[in-house]
Amino acid sequence: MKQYLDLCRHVMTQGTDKADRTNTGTKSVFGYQMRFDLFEGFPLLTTKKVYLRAIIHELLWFIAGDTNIKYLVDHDVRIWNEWPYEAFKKSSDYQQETMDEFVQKIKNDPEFAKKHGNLGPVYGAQWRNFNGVDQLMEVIRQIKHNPDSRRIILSAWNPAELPHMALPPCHTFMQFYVANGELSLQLYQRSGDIFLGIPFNIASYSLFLMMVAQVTGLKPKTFVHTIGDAHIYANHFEQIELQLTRTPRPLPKMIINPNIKNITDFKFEDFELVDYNPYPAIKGAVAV
Ligand code: UFP
Repeated sequence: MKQYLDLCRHVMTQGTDKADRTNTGTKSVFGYQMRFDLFEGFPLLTTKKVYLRAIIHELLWFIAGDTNIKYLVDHDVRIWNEWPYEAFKKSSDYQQETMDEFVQKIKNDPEFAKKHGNLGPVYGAQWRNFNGVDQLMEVIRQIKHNPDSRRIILSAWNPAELPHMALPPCHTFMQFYVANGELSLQLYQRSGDIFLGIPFNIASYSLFLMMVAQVTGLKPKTFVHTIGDAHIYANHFEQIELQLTRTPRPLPKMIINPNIKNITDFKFEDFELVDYNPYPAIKGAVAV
């Protein structure tokens, strides 16, 4: 993953010191693009261990059009818990429950989950019902029946609904492209945390490209990742420098159950990552 290390080096050396919403401070550049050719392997970082389990569950959850953390909590995926917990703390039902107690209630009490587990119309809602449009199914239909179209777009950025979302989408806009029986995908990500977020985002969208390619009978080709504000938080500089001392290893391979022909039929067990030999994980605090 030379592309990722090039991005890190570029932002560390060329980035502007910039204040941000979280008051952490960043080095930042505006407008950066990486390309990942999937026939070279699955682009999961090898210069630190990245856990794919949460990524797969989150993607299945988006595809299902789900916006309640219950599915994720049931599968021990924690990445979206912070926002509903903060909202719960402000509600009249709050009785000093800790985050762990809150998560247990979401798991065990369906009524509680319905009431306190929803994130508003985030990704899944927009993918499957953007003001009445099922964008995911529409994109698949176009790839199959109108592959030369230059309008194969899926947008998570719905300005009218932003105020109702737990947080505005970071990965905002995608476009598919078909040529020579191969499918490519470009993502426009408005904001990217290079140490913590970007490695997940690369893997997630590359996997999504592979899934859409399989159900449309095409070969997955290139994931093009375009980032708006590409930033490294000041409390990640050390971790990034450590990664820059590591030499990338061969990429792993992702094997997907070839029998799945509908995008909504994928299950967690349909994915297998092989030959992944990363350097050890590196810890870093999330800016919230
Ligand atoms: N962020 C990512 N990728 C994601 C995600 C969040 O990099 O998938 F959900 C980071 C980007 C930024 C912060 O550092 O989270 C969101 O803050 P803001 O809305 O101010 O851009």
